[in-house]
Amino acid sequence: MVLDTLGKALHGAIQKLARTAHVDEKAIKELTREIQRALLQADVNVELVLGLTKKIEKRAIEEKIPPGLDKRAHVVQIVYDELSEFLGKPAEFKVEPGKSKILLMIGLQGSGKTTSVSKLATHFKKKGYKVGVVCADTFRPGACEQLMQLGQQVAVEVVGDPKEKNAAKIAKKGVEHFKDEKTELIIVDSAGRHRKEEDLMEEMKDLVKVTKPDEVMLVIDGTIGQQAKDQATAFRQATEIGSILVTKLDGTAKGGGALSAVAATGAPIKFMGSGEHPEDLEPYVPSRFLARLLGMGDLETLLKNVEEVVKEEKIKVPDKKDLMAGKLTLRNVYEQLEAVSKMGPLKKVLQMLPGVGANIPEDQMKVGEEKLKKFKVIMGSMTKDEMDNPKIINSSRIKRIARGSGTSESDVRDLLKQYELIQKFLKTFARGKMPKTGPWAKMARGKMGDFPPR
Ligand SMILES: Nc1nc2c(ncn2[C@@H]2O[C@H](COP(=O)(O)OP(=O)(O)OP(=O)(O)O)[C@@H](O)[C@H]2O)c(=O)[nH]1
Ligand SMILES: [Mg+2]
Repeated sequence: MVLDTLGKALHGAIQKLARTAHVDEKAIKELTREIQRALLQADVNVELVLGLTKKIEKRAIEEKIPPGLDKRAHVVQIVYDELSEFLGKPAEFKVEPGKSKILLMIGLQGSGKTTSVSKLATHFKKKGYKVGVVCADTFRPGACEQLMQLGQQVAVEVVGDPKEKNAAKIAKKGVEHFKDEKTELIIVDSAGRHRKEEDLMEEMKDLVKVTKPDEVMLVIDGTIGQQAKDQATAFRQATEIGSILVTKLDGTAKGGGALSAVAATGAPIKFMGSGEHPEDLEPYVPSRFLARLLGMGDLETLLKNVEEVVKEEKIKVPDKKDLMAGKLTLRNVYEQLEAVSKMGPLKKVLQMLPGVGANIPEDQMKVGEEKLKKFKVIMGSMTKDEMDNPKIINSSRIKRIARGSGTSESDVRDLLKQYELIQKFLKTFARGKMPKTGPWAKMARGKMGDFPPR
């Protein structure tokens, strides 16, 4: 997989966020720091990284959460949005049936032009298009033979003449031939040059003149990392570049640098090369690439996964010490009720109180659960303050909570009474005594009538 390490690091950062108890400013900052680290390790330009993470941080802290998402999912979505924008604008490579599209490949020596020509030929042939290749590399000995061999491999016709020294001449001839043949994609391979840009740019201009390409595609070696930006910029200044193909993204630590550097020039990346074989090519769609990079099918699965993790993580048994000190907020109770459907955790809490949990018969547990479900709904209509400090719940608040949760005022009072009983029990218990009277004392002795006790 292309850019494996970067993908794993980004994925890890998001998973970590999914596991934090509270998505607050601290957690967001931690997340952006991890993203920074991951991108810097993939050789992405420092300024680009800082710009990106600042944007993520600002949005994550300031933006209102859209309905239907929780904070966590919202932050993940922001990260996903910003990263895919960071990786460039989507741009499609179009070949129209029945028309001839002329594609001229340019790039520095050894960037991977010829290999990419055979990859593109394979890709579009598989899609059912008629493809032809012209060898306009009269510079490198054996260039034509290389192409013809590749052409044979993928069963695509190649026009070239190893004896011809004039690149423009052979290019013109080849393009005309394929046009006559109604070839739908005509790919012209050109000679790569050293960094002596003037020579390269001159020949390139000549080729553009004679072949009149519909699109000029710049091939950039992905292993050069951040330098890709300067290269793309230089070529863009010399000629109109329709698209970019970044090669050698397989097994390079600098791939992230190359991709983001090119994307930063605003030049559309349309393909990625990730190997030496004709099949090692894929269209570059930033969002899809990112989803794959993160090891997720699409955003939906990503968010769903996050939700699941959140669910798993929310079920926390309150600290035993807090329980003993009688510090049980309605929030603790709520968290336990969340866990009721899973049965285990509620029992666990009760089992923390010696001799209690084991004494509750199954059917009573069931009745209790129904009631607890109702309690959960009621608590859903409470404010944060009310959950943390139930003492403030007066009769007008009771009225509001009942209305909000679709229950009766007596249901709300019932819940508060339960809560008080538990509190009282815990306080006594914390003093090292078992309560002698009251429903919880009965329950503790295994002689409870109702659960929860009345
Ligand atoms: N690992 C890997 N190697 C590649 C990839 N693309 C090209 N190569 C290798 O890079 C080397 C140069 O590839 P060419 O396709 O000949 O490059 P070029 O731009 O045509 O070179 P010149 O014609 O000399 O300018 C070859 O050894 C290729 O096998 C790729 O995506 N991954
Ligand atoms: Mg070549």
